[in-house]
Amino acid sequence: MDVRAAVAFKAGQPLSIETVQVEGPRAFEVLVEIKATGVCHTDAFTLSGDDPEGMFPAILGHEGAGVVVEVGKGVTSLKPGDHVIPLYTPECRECEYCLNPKTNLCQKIRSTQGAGVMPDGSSRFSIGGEKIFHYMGTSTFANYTVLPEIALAKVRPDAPFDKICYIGCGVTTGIGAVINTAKVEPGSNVVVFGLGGIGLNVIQGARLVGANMIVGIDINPEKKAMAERYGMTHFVNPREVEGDLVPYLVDLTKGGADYSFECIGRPDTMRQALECAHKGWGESIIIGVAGAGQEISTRPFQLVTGRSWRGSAFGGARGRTDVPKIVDWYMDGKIEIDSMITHTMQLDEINTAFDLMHEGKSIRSVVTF
Ligand code: NAD
Ligand code: AHE
Ligand code: ZN
Ligand code: ZN
Repeated sequence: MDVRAAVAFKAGQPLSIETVQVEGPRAFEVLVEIKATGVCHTDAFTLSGDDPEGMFPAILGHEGAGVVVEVGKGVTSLKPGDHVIPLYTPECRECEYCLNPKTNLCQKIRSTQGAGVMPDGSSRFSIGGEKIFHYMGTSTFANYTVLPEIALAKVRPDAPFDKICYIGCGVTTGIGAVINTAKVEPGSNVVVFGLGGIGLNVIQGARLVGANMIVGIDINPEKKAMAERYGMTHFVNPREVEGDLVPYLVDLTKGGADYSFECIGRPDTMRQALECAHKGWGESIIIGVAGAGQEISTRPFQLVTGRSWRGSAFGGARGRTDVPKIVDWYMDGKIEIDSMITHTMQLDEINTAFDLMHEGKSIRSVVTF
C-alpha cells in the first residue's frame, strides 16, 4: 500500500515528504497506523550523520503511537484495533537479556534493527522499487509502519495519541532513568545536565520520588521556567558561573550530587556530571548520545574515590510491561506531559520541528497524521 512518509535521503539534508510503498506484515509482524509521533534529539543526531548506525535512505522516527491495522501469521498478543506504542527497545521475554533482571536491553532483534531492516533481513519500505531502510525498528515518520510484535506495547484506548507518543521515548527515558536505573531515594540531591525533552522528564521523575535538591543546568536560560514547573529547585547557567562549574556544583549541593544525569550528549558535560557527583557514593547516569568517534574521560581517581559512571537506555524500561503503566500514570494525573509538547504540526511541516529543536525554541514537537 501507499503511505505518506518523511524520508531521510542523505545525512545533513532536510527530510523529504514522499509517497512510499509499504508491504504488509510477515510472520510475527504487525502493520500499525501511526496517529502521532514526537521528534526526539536522537532523530536529529542520526539525520546529522553522527550516528555510526545511521543508514540512508531511511524513514526516521521512534516516538510514536497508533492503532494496529493487520497482524501477520503467528501474532498472538495483538489484534486489529488495539492501541499501541512502538518500542525501539523491544521485550521478547525469552532472550538471555530479558531473562536477566539487571537489564532492559532485549537483544532478540538488535542486530537487524541496527542494520535498518526487519528481523528476516528485508525492508518493508520502498519507493519505485528502491529499498528504504527502517530506523530503530520503528520508523514512525510514516502514517503506516511495520513492526515486530515484540516491539509494540499495547496501551489503553482512551489515552490521546498526540500526548502518549512521547512515552515512546522521552517520558520513559527520563522518568525511567530516575526510577529504574538510578533508583533515586527520597531526600537525594540530584543534578540534571540539559533541560530538553529528556532532562525535564528526569526532573519530574526526581520530584515524583521525593528528591531534595533538583539542580538543572542549561546554557539556554529560556529553559528555566519550564524546568521549575516540573520540580527543578535551582537553575545553573554554566555561562554565568565564574570559574569551574564542577566545584560550583559541589558547593551548591554541599558535597556533590547523590545522582547526576547527563541529558545533552557531550563528552565534556558527561565528565562534569561525573565529577560533580558526591565523593564516596555519587552516581552519574549518562543518557545523552554522543557522536561516532567521541570518547569520555576522567581521572580514574574520581572512580577510585567512590563515584560511579553508568548509562541508561530507554530509562531501563521493559517496554511491553512498563509503557502501559506509564500511560496509566499520565491518565491518572501522576505525571505531566501536555505542557512539554510545545508544538504540534502536520507531516509536511516536520522539518520545522528539527529547526525549532536546534534553535532551542521547543521542548517536544509532535507530528499528527
Ligand atoms: P534537547 O535538544 O531537547 O535538549 C538538550 C538540552 O541541552 C537543550 O536544552 C540545550 O540547551 C542543552 N544544552 C546543549 N548544550 C549544552 C551545554 N554545553 N551545557 C548545558 N546544556 C546544554 O534533546 P533531548 O531530546 O532532550 O535529548 C537529549 C539527549 O538525550 C540527546 O543526546 C538524545 O540523543 C539523548 N537521548 C537518549 C536516550 C537514551 O535512551 N539514552 C533517549 C532519548 C534521548
Ligand atoms: N546508534 C547509536 C546509539 C544510539 C543510542 O544510544 N540509542 C539509545 C536510544 S536513544 C533514543 O532517543 C539506545 O537505546 N541505545 C541502546 C541500543 O541498543 O541502541 C550508536 O552510537 O551506534
Ligand atoms: Zn528518543
Ligand atoms: Zn528479549
